[in-house]
Amino acid sequence: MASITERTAAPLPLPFEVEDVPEDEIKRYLDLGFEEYTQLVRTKPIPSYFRPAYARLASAFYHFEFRPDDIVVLTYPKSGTSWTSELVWALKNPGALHLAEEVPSSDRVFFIDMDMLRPTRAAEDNPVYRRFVAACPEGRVEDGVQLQLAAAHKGPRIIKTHLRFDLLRQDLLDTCKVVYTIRNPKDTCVSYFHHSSNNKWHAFKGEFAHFAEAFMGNGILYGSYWEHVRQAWQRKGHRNLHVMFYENMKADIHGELRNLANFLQLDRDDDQLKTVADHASFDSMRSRHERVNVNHGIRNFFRKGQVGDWKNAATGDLNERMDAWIRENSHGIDIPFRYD
Ligand code: PPS
Repeated sequence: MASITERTAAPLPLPFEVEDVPEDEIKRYLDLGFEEYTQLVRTKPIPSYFRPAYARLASAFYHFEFRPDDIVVLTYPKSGTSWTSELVWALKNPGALHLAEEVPSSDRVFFIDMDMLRPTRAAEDNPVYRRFVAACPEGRVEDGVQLQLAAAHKGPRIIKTHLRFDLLRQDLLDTCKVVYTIRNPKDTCVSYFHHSSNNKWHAFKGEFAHFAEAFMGNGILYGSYWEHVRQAWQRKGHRNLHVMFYENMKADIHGELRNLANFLQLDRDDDQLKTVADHASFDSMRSRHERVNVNHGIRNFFRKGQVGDWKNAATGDLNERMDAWIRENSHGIDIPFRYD
């Protein structure tokens, strides 16, 4: 198997292009309050917006080799990625849940997008970098630390990503199991707004209304919510794809876990499912996060964890505009969204 380093040294071709976002558009984002969007790239013809490092890594992401024993958690941002991946990890490791008290989820699940979102600093005091040097002595940081750590791992791996299906290997679903979680677009937007406003990099400083405009205009990182969920929904029914809904997980975690365990072909009894559900409950994950992920850059990452919080943010005209946007975009997509 060729290593990621070899591949990125001579990037394999892509069926899409990556271009710089023009300056006038960047200026519009800056004016809206996206203080960190000083430089962006986007894919073409189906736009998805990314940080500049994506241009260098697009080929490594697209050609990343998945393996039959991988489980991939694939989501649009803020749709319940962390919850889903913790459930998958706990279902796979019911006898080792105590490990989560010592090892942060970022070291149990490979979040490959990090190489583009927040590339690892090559510094001796950085534990991820030290792990990288030990596991990939020939590796180059600029080729993606998470990508190479994942490639070097013997498996089985749990990999999470927000990259859309068209930006990953086209044989992904024929190779391994994929869990795709959908959250209703209004709560996703509100959660994304808080995420962007509450991080130490000050990605966004502005009102929710401005954020929502950019979200509905598809101009935020990862681009269109609709394109993302549509690509997953189109693949529904594939034997290796399991679609979950955040709202259903909130309503009946036991039933959702039973379905997930069946999909993953894991034989778990009711007591085990209950233990997994408790392990990954909002309160458990939030308090563990505060104990274990002390250097996390997002304040209040486990914020509310509710269905319907959009009602506190999207009011009046803005809510009507969001409803119209949902009507326009969900036309022809029969996704059974729940908003409360
Ligand atoms: S990210 O940054 O894209 O990976 O974020 P993601 O994990 O997809 O979504 C974060 C939101 O999910 C909520 N969350 C949970 N809700 C219920 N139960 C559990 N266990 C749980 N874990 C995370 C988290 O609070 C974010 O939603 P909001 O609405 O902002 O609270």
